[in-house]
Amino acid sequence: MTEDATPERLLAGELWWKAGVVYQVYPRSFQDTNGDGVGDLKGVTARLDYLAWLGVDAVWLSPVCRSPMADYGYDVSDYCDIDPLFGTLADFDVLVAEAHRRRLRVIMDFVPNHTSEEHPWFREARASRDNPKRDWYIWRDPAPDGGPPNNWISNFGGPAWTLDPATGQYYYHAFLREQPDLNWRNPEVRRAMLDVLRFWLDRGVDGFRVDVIWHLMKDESLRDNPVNPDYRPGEPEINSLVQLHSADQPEVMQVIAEMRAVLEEYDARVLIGEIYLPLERLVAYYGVDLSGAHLPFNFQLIQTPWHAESVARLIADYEAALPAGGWPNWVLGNHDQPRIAARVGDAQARVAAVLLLTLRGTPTLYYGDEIGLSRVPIPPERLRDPWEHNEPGRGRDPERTPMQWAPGPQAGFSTVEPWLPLDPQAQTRNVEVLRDDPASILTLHRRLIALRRDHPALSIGAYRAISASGDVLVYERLHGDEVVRVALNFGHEACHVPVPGEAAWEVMLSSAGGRRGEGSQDGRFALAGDEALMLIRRAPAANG
Ligand code: TEU
Ligand code: CA
Repeated sequence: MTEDATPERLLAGELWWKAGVVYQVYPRSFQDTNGDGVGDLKGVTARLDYLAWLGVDAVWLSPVCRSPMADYGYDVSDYCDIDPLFGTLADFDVLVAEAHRRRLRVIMDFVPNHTSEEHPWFREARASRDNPKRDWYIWRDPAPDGGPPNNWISNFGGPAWTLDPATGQYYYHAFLREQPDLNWRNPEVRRAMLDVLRFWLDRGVDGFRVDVIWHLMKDESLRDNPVNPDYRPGEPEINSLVQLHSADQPEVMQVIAEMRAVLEEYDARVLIGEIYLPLERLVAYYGVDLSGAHLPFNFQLIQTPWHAESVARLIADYEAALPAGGWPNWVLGNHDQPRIAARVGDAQARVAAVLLLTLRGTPTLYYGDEIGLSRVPIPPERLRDPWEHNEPGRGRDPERTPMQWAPGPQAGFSTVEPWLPLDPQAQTRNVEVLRDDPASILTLHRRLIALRRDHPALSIGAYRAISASGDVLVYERLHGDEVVRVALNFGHEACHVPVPGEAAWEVMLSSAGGRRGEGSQDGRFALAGDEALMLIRRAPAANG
């Protein structure tokens, strides 16, 4: 990163995804415009002004392609069409054009590991053993006892193999039986899927978030996975085996490099990979000489205990593990994980927002977190996620509920009862009520995003660890003369943050609102329980 790079210049250029903030929309739950209780593309378009107001730079849409919705769009039956529930290709084109008019980029979800069982490719594949598409999926004869070919388990619990009685073989599915895995060792599959990328790139999308990218290649001889000695009952069943042979195979790097090469045929597009792996494996997905994903999603904050010292260690480990030139990124939540407020509580959710938006690297913000949505209770009869049916308690519905826009019926999301219930606090926890409240969590997010845009130290600056002791984590972001010191109180007790004496520091932002411009007293700043502070060092007057 050159010294004269400004966030504005970066955002307009090839590397916009370094300085930018990504916002994830779960389209079913953003805005319904046709009164069926399910969000749609016209709804996303209708809310682009809100996203521009919030200040984010890119919108990642969870899947909107044609799908029978067994896994709510992560089971695609046509990669080159929009599901009628969400609208049409024409609606999509309008969304992209309207987003671009507002300088918002659009990132699509690409689901290459598996199709829907209703995809024409799979219908053909299962028609007969000698169908030309048979090898597009992963078929094996039964084991000698008639059971599945190996011991692999579905990520949603239960066996990962389903017998097709008509042809007498099993097919492999890392997720639902309705989601057969594609055979990425087949060159025709690769060609067809890379053409899908071109289809959307030609329509103007600015990049892809690639679903379960570390799963694409499996062990060629499909060896059994070893038993996980650390498995504790109560964890998802998938954890009972170590996923040694079913994912994260060396050959996947070549596939990712091929995807990346397709993006390189176009200007300024981004490749984001969804990867749940430990740090040392995760960073391999930047690829040899950075030929892999631009941003292998970093979910470590979701998996690390919420304590100052563990987060400090995580940041240090991640920074140290990054390959030279690899750009970091951070995620607090998504449509698969309990929301941040549900994990750490309402007060700490504000501290988390400051952390996410002041760390070095591209932040991804999950829709609804900016209004403080937490775990929304779902009555048993309204549970929708298929994972919940297989493994009760694992369901992801509580983090997929409708966005709340305004007081009144359905919180402005729809005119009818939505597909998932609203938060009981929807009348007060909504955009209209929070947007003008200077102390709201929404105002906090908007200010943090604006500060990132205004201060190169925050968007592209270096990171320097200062301290982590007790409940307080302190670090700095630096660029040129600019130094921003961030102090996060992970606990409920008030304390003080010292600042080096030789310069004048003042408060840039407090997560509690107010305090802007406040100076230090006796070389330190008071820090309340559950408060996060951003302090800026006033540069000595420039000479000339
Ligand atoms: O998720 C992949 C995935 O592995 C997670 O569901 C994972 O099991 C869990 O969150 C780890 O803690 C992706 C999509 O994001 C998810 O919505 C889909 O259901 C899944 O792939 C299948 O496409
Ligand atoms: Ca709708």
